[in-house]
Amino acid sequence: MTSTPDATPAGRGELLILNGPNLNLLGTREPAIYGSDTLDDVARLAGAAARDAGFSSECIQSNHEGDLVDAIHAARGTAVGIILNAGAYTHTSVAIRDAISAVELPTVEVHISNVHKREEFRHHSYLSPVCDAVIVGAGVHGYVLAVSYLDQALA
Ligand code: CA2
Repeated sequence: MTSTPDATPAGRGELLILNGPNLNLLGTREPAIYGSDTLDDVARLAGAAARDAGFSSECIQSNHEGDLVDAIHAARGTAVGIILNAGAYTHTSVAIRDAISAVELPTVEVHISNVHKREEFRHHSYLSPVCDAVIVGAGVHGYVLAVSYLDQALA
């Protein structure tokens, strides 16, 4: 599990930017689907948008379902909102869905690619029904759009 905190003091609290399996490979493979920005670029872009809106941020990535569940639980004490790209676990994980429901934090589901233009198995999300907003197909800009959503939702 890797964590990139942006510790800039911010009065509105922290946004957790949580990324699931294989997203550590962003920018290194499959650029036609996922673009050429890396996960560090995502942390910088979304972190800057969060800072501009008065939030701090922490970007965490893990390839392990339980780590993602633990990070969501921990957010209950540390974050005011969650931006979640659960990767392939989106389409399989009741555990991550239950964790989102349990913490009762505003949560935005983000997918870099337009999952609805891809294979059928990517069309269903276990997470969408328990998230406040869903952003798909906007590339890594989707994370910035998610910050913008939380900016107004938490106003
Ligand atoms: O479009 C998205 O953001 C996804 O969440 C990405 C997941 C995929 O399983 C979801 O259906 C949609 C896959 C992440 C894999 O990321 C890679 C990035 C670069 C190279 C290889 C994999």
